[in-house]
Amino acid sequence: MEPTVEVVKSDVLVVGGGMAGCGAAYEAKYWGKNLRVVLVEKAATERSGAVAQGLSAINTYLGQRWGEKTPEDFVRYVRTDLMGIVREDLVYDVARHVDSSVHLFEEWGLPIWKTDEGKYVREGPWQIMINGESYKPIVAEAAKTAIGAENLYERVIVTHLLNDPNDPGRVAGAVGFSVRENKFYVFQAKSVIVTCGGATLLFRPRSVGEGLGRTWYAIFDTGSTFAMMAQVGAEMTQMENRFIPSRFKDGYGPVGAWFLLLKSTATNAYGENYMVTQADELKKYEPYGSAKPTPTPLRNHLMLTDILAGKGPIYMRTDEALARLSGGDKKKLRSLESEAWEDFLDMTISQAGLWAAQNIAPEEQPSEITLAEPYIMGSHSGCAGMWVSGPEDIAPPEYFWGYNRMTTVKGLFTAGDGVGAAPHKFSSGSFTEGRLAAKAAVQYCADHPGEIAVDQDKVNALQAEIFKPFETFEKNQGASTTPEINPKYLLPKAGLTRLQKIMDDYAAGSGTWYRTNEPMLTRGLELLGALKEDLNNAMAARNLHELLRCWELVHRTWTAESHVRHMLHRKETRWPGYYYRTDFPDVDDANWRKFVNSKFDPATGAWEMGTKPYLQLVP
Ligand code: SFD
Ligand code: AMP
Repeated sequence: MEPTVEVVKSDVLVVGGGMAGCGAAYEAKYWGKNLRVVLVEKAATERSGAVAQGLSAINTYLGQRWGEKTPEDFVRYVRTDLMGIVREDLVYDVARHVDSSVHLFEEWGLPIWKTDEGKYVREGPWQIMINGESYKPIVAEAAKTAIGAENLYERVIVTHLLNDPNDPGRVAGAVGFSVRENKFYVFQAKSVIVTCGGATLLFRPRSVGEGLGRTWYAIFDTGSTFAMMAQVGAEMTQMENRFIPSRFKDGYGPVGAWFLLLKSTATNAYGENYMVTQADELKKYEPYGSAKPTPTPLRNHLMLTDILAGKGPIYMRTDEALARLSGGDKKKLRSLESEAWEDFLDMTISQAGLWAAQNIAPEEQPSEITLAEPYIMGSHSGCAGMWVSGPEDIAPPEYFWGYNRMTTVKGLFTAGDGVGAAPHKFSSGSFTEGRLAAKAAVQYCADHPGEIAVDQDKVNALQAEIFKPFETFEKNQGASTTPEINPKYLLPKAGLTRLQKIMDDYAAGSGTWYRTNEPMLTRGLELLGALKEDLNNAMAARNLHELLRCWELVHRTWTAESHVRHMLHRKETRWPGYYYRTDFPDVDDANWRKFVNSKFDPATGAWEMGTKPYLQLVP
């Protein structure tokens, strides 16, 4: 049956209601009181995205009102952590505004830990502690209240962006479908902010079988941000970068609270602290090796060196940390122990479940940690994403083209995981960057008041393409006795497994301990090409849920392709511990301290690769 079609006209369209999307919706309505701001989210905004389960810390807070840190300090920290290459204008811009977002969260009801003097309790130099189980509902409510419930479209996945037929270099809206009803949506807008998060499960995860789907980052973040914007010709940057988090094994519980707040150490199975015993490895990577704190990739590198030397498992010494901090005081120990459980219950419930299932009492025995599969994202300790304009007051001309956080497609903005070369935003910085993008998007609407056109033939073609997997299933379902296996089609789960195997085998997944080279990447690209062809011709779906999974898979595959193309282009190992080019094993500052950028040409289907200069703005 043909889906019904709903056309939604707006001024500012926000796609993806996570941290950045909620920040964008809130701020767009603040500056554009008379504008129609529409937010589209594929799940329920109250519990969607990376913060769905809550968080126990806000990782970016400078404490400028107490004179704790300056935006310049932050730029220096972030630059070093990502081994010397970041867009300092973008990082600085987040830093100077991020505290105000945290103050809003508190005003809206988020409980933040306080010291006796009323300051926020620090987890580490940049991080503060929260009771954050309800972080996302609090933030979502603010966004929803700002734009009005009638402008929030939930359970609608956006699959493609639309160009303006009169100016193909300008965005005109987006299309998608309801995951609850047989309905196709056409969103028309003068400016579009895409904030669909990063990309998970491109690589074979460490979780298998009954644990499949357990990842560290949000499984809802499927690369839509990168794929949809690349497809309309927006330039990308640093897509070769990824984040490999060290995490509590199998439950993916974060380690920050243990290392920073509880001052724990991690050791190998023989009790050696790899940060000490493997410290010589850091000398290969000067000047980054001697930086304090040791950059995240290099911390990984030291752990990996121990694992490859056969000294695993690696353990977080929770028992020693709690004993040391409590100093023999039983009451103190009990309170620390409950903080440890709450840390996971507030943001990675599965890790608490795993502790219970494996009879682990963190005060009595250590827990295994390991390195996870790669995640492509721009908001945590990774910097993949889109190449965007910086703010007019601090961006040099090379980094500025009119509107803050606008991509190279006119009227198309992004924030959070979507912005490349600007890492360490985390939840608070992503929300802040959404606000920054929205302010500029509102200005864009004011500067371009004319009606926006949409190419109806293109829309009709997209509608047919989006729903084709239903037809493919209907037509071919008799060709085998079980629907999961069929010579004529590919269900999304089978396609996802194939993508993950390609990426794990050839693109430096955890299966090769993050190693690859040019021939491996080239072969991976060939296999990705064949996968894309099959997805085009033979993707099948039995219901709306599978149709959603089909389009998530397409977005993941495009993101994977751009990751591989970028890795091929960067002929060095910039982030040891994230991935190694075995044919170019060193950090090569002389030739590669610059950004790798790419652009897909929608007219020809060709990818253009190149570089852009890294400019130091903060001494
Ligand atoms: O411990 C579509 N993060 C942490 N940040 C912190 O500040 N403190 C922490 O403690 C953090 N840690 C942490 C974090 C994340 C996770 C998963 C864990 C632990 C377990 C990072 C932040 O959460 C992250 O930086 C931001 O949330 C990024 O914001 P944003 O907006 O870029 O992504 P999102 O919030 O995931 O939202 C994306 C939204 O888009 C929707 N979506 N909607 C429509 N159509 C499509 N095609 C769509 N595709 C996606 C999603 O549903 C989602 O709502 S710790 O590890 O350091
Ligand atoms: P994580 O729990 O690993 O996501 O980290 C939370 C925050 O703590 C992030 O800002 C990390 O960069 C930081 N962090 C985690 N581990 C360390 C460490 N060993 N040294 C310095 N910073 C860390």
